[in-house]
Amino acid sequence: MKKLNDVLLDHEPGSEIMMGNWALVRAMIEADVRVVTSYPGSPTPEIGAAILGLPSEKRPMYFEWSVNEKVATEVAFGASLNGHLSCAFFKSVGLNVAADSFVQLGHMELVGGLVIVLGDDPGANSSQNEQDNRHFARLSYTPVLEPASPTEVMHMFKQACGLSRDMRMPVILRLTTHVCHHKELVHYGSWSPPERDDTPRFDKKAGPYIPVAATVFPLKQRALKKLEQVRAWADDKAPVQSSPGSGGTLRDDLKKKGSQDWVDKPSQPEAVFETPLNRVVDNGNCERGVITMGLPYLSLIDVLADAEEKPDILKLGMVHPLPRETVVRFLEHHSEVKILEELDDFLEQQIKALAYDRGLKTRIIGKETLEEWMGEYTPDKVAEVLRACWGDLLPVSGEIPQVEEHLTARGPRPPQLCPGCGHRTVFHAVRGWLKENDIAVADIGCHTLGFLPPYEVGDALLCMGHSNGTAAGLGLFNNTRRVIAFIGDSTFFHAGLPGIVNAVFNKHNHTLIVMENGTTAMTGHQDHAAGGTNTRGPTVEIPVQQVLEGLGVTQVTRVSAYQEDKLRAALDESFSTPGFSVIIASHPCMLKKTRERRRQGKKPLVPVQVNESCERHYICLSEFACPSYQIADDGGVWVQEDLCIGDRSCMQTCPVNAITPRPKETNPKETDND
Ligand SMILES: Cc1ncc(C[n+]2csc(CCOP(=O)(O)OP(=O)(O)O)c2C)c(N)n1
Repeated sequence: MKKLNDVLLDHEPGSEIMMGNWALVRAMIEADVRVVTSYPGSPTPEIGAAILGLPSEKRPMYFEWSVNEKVATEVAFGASLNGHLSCAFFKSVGLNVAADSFVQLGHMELVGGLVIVLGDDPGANSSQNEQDNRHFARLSYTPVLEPASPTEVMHMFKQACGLSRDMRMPVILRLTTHVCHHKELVHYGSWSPPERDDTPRFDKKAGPYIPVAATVFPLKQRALKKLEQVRAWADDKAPVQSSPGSGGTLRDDLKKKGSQDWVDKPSQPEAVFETPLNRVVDNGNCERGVITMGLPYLSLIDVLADAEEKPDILKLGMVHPLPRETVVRFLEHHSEVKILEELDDFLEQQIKALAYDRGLKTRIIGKETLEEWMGEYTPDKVAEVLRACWGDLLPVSGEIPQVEEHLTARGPRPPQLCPGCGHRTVFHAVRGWLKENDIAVADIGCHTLGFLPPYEVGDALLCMGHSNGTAAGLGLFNNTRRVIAFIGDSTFFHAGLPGIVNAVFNKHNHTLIVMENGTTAMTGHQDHAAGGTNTRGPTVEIPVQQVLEGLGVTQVTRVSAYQEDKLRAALDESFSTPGFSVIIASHPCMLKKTRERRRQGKKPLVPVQVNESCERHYICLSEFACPSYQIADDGGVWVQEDLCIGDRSCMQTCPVNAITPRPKETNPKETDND
C-alpha cells in the first residue's frame, strides 16, 4: 500500500484503497482547487488532516481552519470572487452556522466556482441531530450531488467543480458518514502542479454583488434560471443503463455537449469517466422500480443480491434539482415505484407532485412508517423497508446469527473522558459544589460528557455556543436557583462570543466556566484562535482571558482545572455577588500532550498506585471515575498502569491519601519530571 501523501500528489494515474474523505482530497488536487476552508466536525475532519499531512511546500492549495463554518464559507466566497476555485467543507450542523452567508451564495456570480462539501450524519453517529441538509439546498437554489462511494466522491466532486465554475453558482457535494469513511479501491487520474495565475480577478461588473431591496429580484431570478439550466443539463443526459447496457456513458454525453468545461481533463484514464451522474440499473422489471441515491443505493444492491425478481433502480447522483424528465421516464415504465431515501421525504414529495402534474398512474410508495424517517439505511434497514412494502421481494431471512452472550451482556462501551482530562476534575469539583436545584447548562465538546454519570453535570444542550444564551434565559425571574454554563475554548471563538457580549450588555446573572484545554479536542485537536498556531505555523495568540476582559466582563478568575478546591472557591466567589462572571478552568488536553511527549521521545510519567491505607471509599472509581481505576475480585482497588498517564489529578480525591505515585525505581523508563 502506497503512502497517502504519495497517492494524493501522484502525477500519474493510478489506484489505491482510499476512504471517501481522502478520495475527496485527491479530487480537489486534480480539479485544481485553490482555496479550501473548514471548521472541524465529524464526519469530515480527515479531509483537513489529509491536506495538512501534505508537506507545506508541496500542498497545492491554501487551507485554513476558520473560526467557524460561516467564516469558512465567507473566505471561500471571497476567494471565488477573485477567480479561485474554492471549497468549504464541514459537518451537517455546520451549515446552520454558515446559513446566513450560505443562503446568499446562489444570488452571486461565483466567478471561480465554490463547492460546499457537507458531511451529513444520518444515524446521528456524532451529531446532536440527523438534519437533512437537502432542505437547505432547496431553500437556497443550490444544486446537490450525492455520491455513494469513494469512487463517486472523486468523480462527483470534480463534476461539482465543473458545474460550479461553469454556472458560477454554488454546488453542494453531500456526503454522509459512511460515504466519508468507507474505503475502496479508487482509480484516480493524472495531475501536475498547475501554472498559477494568481491575479485577483474580482470584477464589480460581474455583479451586482450588493443585494439590497429591488436588486434582490433580478438576482433571485438569475438563481432560479441557473437552477433550471442545471436541471435541464442533468435531464439531458440519458441515464446510463447499467445492465443490460444500452445507454451512452456520461463521457459520450459530455462529448456530445462539446463543452470542455463539463469534461474531466482529457489525459485521464477511462475509469474517470465511468461514473454517471444518474444511473438506471435495468433488471427488466416493468412492474417494480426503486428510486434511490447515496448509501441507500449500495445497501439496496447488497440486499437484492439474492432476490429473484429484482426491481429496476434509478440511482440519482443529482438529488437537487430533481432531473424531472429522467424521473418521469422511469415512473412511466413501472407500475410501482418505491422511493428509498434516508431521513426526510425530500424526493418523495417532489416525485409525487410531479407524477400528479403529469397525470401518471404509477403507484409511488413513500415513507410508510416513522422508522423510515430515522437512522442510516444500512442493508438491514433497507431489507426491513423493502419487506414492508413488497413482502414477496426478498427471500425469507435465515437464522440471524446470535452474538455470543458474553459480548451482548457487556453492551457497547459508553463514551468517557480520557485519563488525565482536566474536564474530569472540573466536573468532579462542580458535582460536589452543586445544590440539588442548581442548573448546569452543557455545551458541545469533549466536556459534553460531563452530563453522564457519575458527574451528571449538564441539564440542557442545543448546539455549539448556546450555553451562555440559554443560561441567561434560565437566570431570568430566578433568584433561587444558581445557573452555571460551560463552554470549550474552540467553541468560545466559534459561536460563544455573542452570548458573552449579550450577558455583559444585558447584565445577565449566571457563571460561565470556560473549559480551556488549548485545542479543539473532540474533533481531533485542530488549532484554534487562542493556540498560537494555525495551519501554516506560528500566529498571533488571542488569549481567552484578554478577550473576556476586553468585552467588559468584570469578574474573570483563572484556575487550574486540576485544583478542585480553588475551583469550588471561585464558584462560591462568583455567586457572592449577582451578575455575570467567568471562571477559566485551564489545563492542556492530556491526550494531545501525551501524544506529543511520545513523539518527542520523552519518558512516560510515573503512574499512581493505591497503597495499603486504602479504606475502600471507592471515590476514585465511582465519583472521579478515571478509567485507570479497577476493582479486584476481593474488592480492592488497583490502577491499570497502561491507562494511567501519571497526571496525578486523582490524588486529591482520596479522603485517606491512599493514592500516591508509584516508586520510580520500579521502572527506570519512567520519569516524574514533566
Ligand atoms: C456547528 C458545529 N460545528 C462543528 C461541530 C463539531 N464539534 C463537536 S465538538 C467540537 C469541538 C469543540 O471544541 P472545544 O469547544 O474546544 O471543546 P473540547 O472538545 O476541546 O473540550 C466540534 C468542532 C458541531 N457539533 N457543531
